Amino acid sequence: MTASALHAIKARFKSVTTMNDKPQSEMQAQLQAQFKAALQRELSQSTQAPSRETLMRAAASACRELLSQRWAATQAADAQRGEQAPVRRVHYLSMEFLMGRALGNAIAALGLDETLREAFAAQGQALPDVLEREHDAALGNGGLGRLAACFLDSFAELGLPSFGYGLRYEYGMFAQAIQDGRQVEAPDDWLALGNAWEVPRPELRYPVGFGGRVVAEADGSRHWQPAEQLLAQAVDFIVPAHHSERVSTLRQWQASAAKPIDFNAFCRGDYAAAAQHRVAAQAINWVLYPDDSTDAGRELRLKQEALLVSASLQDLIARHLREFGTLHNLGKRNAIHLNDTHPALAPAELMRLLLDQHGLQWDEAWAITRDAVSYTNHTLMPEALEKWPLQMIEALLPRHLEIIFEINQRFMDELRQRFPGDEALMSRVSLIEEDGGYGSGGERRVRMAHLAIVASHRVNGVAALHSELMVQTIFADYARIWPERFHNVTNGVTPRRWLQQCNPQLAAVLDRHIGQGWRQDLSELAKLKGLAKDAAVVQQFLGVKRANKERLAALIRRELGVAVNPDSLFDVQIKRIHEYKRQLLNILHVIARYQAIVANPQANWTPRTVVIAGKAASAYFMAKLIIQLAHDVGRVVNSDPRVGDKLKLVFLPNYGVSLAETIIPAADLSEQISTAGTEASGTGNMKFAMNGALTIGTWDGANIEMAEAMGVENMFVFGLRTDAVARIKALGYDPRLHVEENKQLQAVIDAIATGQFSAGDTARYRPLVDKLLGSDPYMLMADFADYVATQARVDALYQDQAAWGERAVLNVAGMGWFSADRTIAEYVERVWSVKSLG
Ligand code: 26V
Repeated sequence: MTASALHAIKARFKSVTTMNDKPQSEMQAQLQAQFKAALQRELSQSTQAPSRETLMRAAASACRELLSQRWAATQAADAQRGEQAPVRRVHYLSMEFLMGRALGNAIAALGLDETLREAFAAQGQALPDVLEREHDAALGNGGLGRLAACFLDSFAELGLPSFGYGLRYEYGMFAQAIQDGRQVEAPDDWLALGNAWEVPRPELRYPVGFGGRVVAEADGSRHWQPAEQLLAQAVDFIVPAHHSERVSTLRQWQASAAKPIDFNAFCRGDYAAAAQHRVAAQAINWVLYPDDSTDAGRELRLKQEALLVSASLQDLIARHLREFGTLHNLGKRNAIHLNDTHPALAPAELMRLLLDQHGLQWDEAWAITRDAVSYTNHTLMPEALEKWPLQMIEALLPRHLEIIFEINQRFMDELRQRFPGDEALMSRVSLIEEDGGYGSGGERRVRMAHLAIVASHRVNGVAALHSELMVQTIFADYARIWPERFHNVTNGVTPRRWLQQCNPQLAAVLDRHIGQGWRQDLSELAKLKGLAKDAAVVQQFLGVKRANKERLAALIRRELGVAVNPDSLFDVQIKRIHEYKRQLLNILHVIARYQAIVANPQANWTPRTVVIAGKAASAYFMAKLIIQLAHDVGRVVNSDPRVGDKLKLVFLPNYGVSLAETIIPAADLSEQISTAGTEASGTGNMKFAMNGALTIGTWDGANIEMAEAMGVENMFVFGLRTDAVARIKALGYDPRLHVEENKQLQAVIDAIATGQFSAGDTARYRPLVDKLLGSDPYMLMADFADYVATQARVDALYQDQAAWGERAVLNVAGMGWFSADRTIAEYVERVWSVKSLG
């Protein structure tokens, strides 16, 4: 995908919209008027000065009013696209949208930052302080959810006719607090003060059933009679473009009971019984499950997935019928995209709707489904691939199970023809796992990834290496059956939020030297290449970084009471806590450095501040232990007078989008140190590099493409590569050999094992130490020596600030490819265009 192809795609979409830009002065006047009216509503009769919360809510509802005019115009334009439109309307189904705050983005998109700054100033408040009062919409776990949010921004920006579809969780990702160095979880009550952005759509509601049975009609057709009926109601969230008046939609479903209260129970005085079914319906919207939660609630999770899928597809069909009056062209006019397997019931539900409710025949319904559906895989971890117990699906969704069986039967028949006698292949690729082996309790399960692949015309991974490994490992059989189905689309992030808004000072420097076009076409960053040796430009980069570091240092002091030196190297690792991401390797390096400083305090140390942030899934014991170790090590290191500001380790609690927006612009060094072959892509890596941090990273995920884009000499690459990882594992990996031959590593492990960071408690970290010395599945021991040596190279370069600054400029210059706009343009070309259907 070249930059000119991207332009062509933008131009093509824009030509189908008929909106005229209003003069900016008119917009300003409108915002002022709406803001005044909203503020009056918020304040009611009160004569007190409005609080920051009040100002934030009033501003949000004013922006919402302005944007809803654009929203209506966008919808009207899209509805008139007709038969010949070059792109299909995209329906992006995702259980997660990690939107973060919306007000700053909205005013940037409307170009009304200054108008609002003045309006707040008139009330005695500063813009950033008011923006900070907005609660993050944290409806996602991590990378997958934030990617979906970046995509919505690009949908709007590129003018792509589209809907994001999700669930309106009442409590998002849990709030993380730290008590005695340990993570404690609390509900994230993000709607407590209301949400001015939501547009409830009471007229858009669809029935969703669960349980019951399937009845056969005399004509041979089959119908589902659910035992329980719910209603899913739409609540819309508007996402503005920044360089046009397009607005895209995130439609989130809210479940409620279809029936009123049980009147008999009510009259008996049994209020709990009278409302039981209402509570059960609402429970669907209570929480976002952490992706790897293993405990009960799985049934509720399945209901969530089914509700998302059913309501979204009914909405799609209703719209399609309104626009075209027939279902025969549904697959040619609509793309249904599965963000991982979570919405993988979609093909089964679409088949059910087409067959049972609209009377289509199997073959046509299946052709439509295959044309419409596509699937992105986001992880190779086998334990993260969803499999639902057959019994659970049968109990909740009996008709869907029948359809899944039928899909499987036909698929198996096709295979029998193409690969006669290959029973092993058939059992490997079957949608049904007959015996899940260890841990499955011998029950039969539906493999959701297989359903997603069989029902899709396109399947993609999220970075080049990941897409390669995907077809070599977990989906190798499928790649043999349908090689043309598998593609790569490397992730990207929106430069509006992750550069323009989070780093306004760097944005201003870029504007000065390369113009403002990078906001719309990130490949313009390449113009910086020729400026990397310009001392003035480098100085400006370093100056901006220094200012951002001061801001972060102030936050660290406020949150943790730890004073860190803004002139030290800020070394940052922020992401979900997972063993494969190897936060533990980072901590081992901190311990090694601590020991070396204590042994030789006079050496020429490059002062470092190591920042870690991230949440551990509540049931993930090892991840929680890693958080605790970070705190224990931090406490010892930070209070040791021999160390001073040569080394600090801080853990910032409650990581989320907004915290990332403050931390990333302040980072000198970005830690992307997953075991090669485990991180599908990473997107934080892109955000850091775009903001002028250098990366220390393994040859994994999108790190590889970033290194290639910016020049591998501009990244600190270390560690085993995927081929070596596989070779060593095949030969029999023994982590102890690495420990035995490395005195430094021995001392580090000993310090943890003997309780040096846990007040003599040798039991606390035994599970971690045992795992490192036992199987060490993520090969920390094998990569330790190279990691530490590479950190020494980092130190050396940092001492030469001019050389470091030059590299920082080159990192930014190389990031033009990693815009979500480019990613979406590629999806359009390869996955969502009419052309991709062949
Ligand atoms: C879940 C689990 C659960 C069990 C333990 C191992 C494991 C590993 C990963 C996951 C997350 C699966 C989905 C996900 O969030 N993937 C992330 O998607 C991002 C966007 O494509 C990508 O940048 C990240 O590399 C990928 O981890």
